[in-house]
Amino acid sequence: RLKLSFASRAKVAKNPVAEELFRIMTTKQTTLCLAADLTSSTDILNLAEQAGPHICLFKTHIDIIEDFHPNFLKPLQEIAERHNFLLFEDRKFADIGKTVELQYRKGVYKISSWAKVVTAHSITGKGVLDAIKASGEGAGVFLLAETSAAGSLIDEKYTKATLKLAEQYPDLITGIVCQSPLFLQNPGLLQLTPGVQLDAKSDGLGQQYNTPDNVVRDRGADIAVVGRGISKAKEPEITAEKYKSILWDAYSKRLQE
Ligand code: UP6
Repeated sequence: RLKLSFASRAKVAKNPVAEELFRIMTTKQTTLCLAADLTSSTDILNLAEQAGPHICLFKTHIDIIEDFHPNFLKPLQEIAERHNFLLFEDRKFADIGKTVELQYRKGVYKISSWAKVVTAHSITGKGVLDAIKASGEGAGVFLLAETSAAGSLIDEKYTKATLKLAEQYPDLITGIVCQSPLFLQNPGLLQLTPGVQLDAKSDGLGQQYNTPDNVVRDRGADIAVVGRGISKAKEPEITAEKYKSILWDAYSKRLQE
């Protein structure tokens, strides 16, 4: 996987969202996922507009927005379409299947109606994935096999079992959220790695950061998630472009190494 181009991997992806992502990444030359962890809808829209040209994924935690109104989603979708990136809700579903189905489709956020891809924990087993799949919206799932949090309870056994679960849902799974190159034999899946920043090693609340070059060349990341490294920067647009080009250079080097 690590030595193959995204263009060639698009051809072997089984999940339609993964295929689309590989194509966007190739066209825009970006592997940057922006974590838009802001609490004002106007700030989120402004950030999407500024970073839009430089990202492949725009990752939200929709439930932290303080002035959320469903009308917010329309301009966000318009920006996503115009700048050619996908909307990604980092919901980390982790309940029984029936509850996940409700959390995914109902409530104020109606995540299934706008998010192209979501995250899920494997802790409760296959019910979570069955529920998302049954909604039939053609979405993708990033399954969490490792975390960037210090002191996480996830162990090797859990990580391995998570990868096995992912294998059972090839048409649904877009990729794996992890910190190391766990799966090498399946080039159709994407490795998504959070905990990426140039200027900090941690955040005082257990987040652990690595540099963009390190996560791509040593830790196997295909897509890197950057949040505060960009959103709290003085000039988010310029900073997003900077992360994009460092990440793309690292990917290009990885292909040649
Ligand atoms: N995230 C992690 N680590 C994980 C999984 N997800 O940090 O293992 C998510 C967080 C946050 C983003 O929920 O939205 O990635 C990281 O943001 P940051 O770059 O500002 O730390």
